[in-house]
Amino acid sequence: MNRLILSLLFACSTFLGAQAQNPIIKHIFTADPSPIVHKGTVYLYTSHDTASVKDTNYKMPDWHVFSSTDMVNWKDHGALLSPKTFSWAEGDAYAAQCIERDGKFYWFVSTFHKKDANSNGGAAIGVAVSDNPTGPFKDAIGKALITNEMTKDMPHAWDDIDPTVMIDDDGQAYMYWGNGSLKWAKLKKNMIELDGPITAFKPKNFIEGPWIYKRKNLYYLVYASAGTKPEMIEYCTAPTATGPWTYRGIIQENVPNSFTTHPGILDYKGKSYFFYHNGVLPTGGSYRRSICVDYMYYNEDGTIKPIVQTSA
Ligand code: FUB
Repeated sequence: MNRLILSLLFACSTFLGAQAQNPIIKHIFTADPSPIVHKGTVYLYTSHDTASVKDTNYKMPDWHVFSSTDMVNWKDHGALLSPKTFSWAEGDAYAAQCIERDGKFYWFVSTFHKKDANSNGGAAIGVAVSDNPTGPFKDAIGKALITNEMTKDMPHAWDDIDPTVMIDDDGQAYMYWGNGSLKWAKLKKNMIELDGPITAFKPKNFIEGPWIYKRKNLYYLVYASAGTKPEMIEYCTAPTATGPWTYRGIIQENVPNSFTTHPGILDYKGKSYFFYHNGVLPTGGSYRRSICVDYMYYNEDGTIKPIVQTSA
């Protein structure tokens, strides 16, 4: 009997804990979540909104790292990277994703290129590297990995933003990114050079914020959709990391009080988690966003059940 009550209390506290804490970061405004697990700890890489309530555009000076071992208490390790780290970059620190390979942490970031011999300016993707998940991070290449000079013959070349990276079971790394159209390329083992051509296509309703991953022999491409109205999250699946992609529908409807949302997906201690952002903090909004997390569930056939948002 006692054991039953204890189990019920534990189940309730786990459920309520995940519900009660959204948004999970409250002392600053954060967006564009990118979670990984390293040695039993979750590291969450985020953008950072600093726009005032009156601002009508982003002010995003740097990227933060948070960590947790219970998905409830999050430690802020601070602003560990900014566009100033990259001598070629300037402007805002847009969405980014960090991934580990062979004991090194590669933080793929979207920011903007200075007008110089390599670029006419505009969105660009860089890579920072560290031996630890919490840095110190330095520019891994000394120049941008992707500039819009490289993709100017492709649709939406001015929006080379939102990199997402996965390493397949055979060791091949892939990067997807984009806004309006989605681009992808293979990465070399060193993670800082392309390993082949860039390909562009448009999954149904794709706008931005792709997140690629593999689960049980199925590849998932999850992304922000819509665009003329507040974004939702939709997805495709495929038998390989490069397609062919089959559209599977909406995972998450619009989020409250933010035009954008952005997916980050993680399995941790036997559960699947869906990270996103919204504008629900007091004085929050589209340029003052907050990261949330909710449980994520799959059907037997691998399709994803609609996310129940617990922060609205
Ligand atoms: O945070 C700036 C931009 O808003 C990101 O790059 C997009 O994914 C959207 O979340």
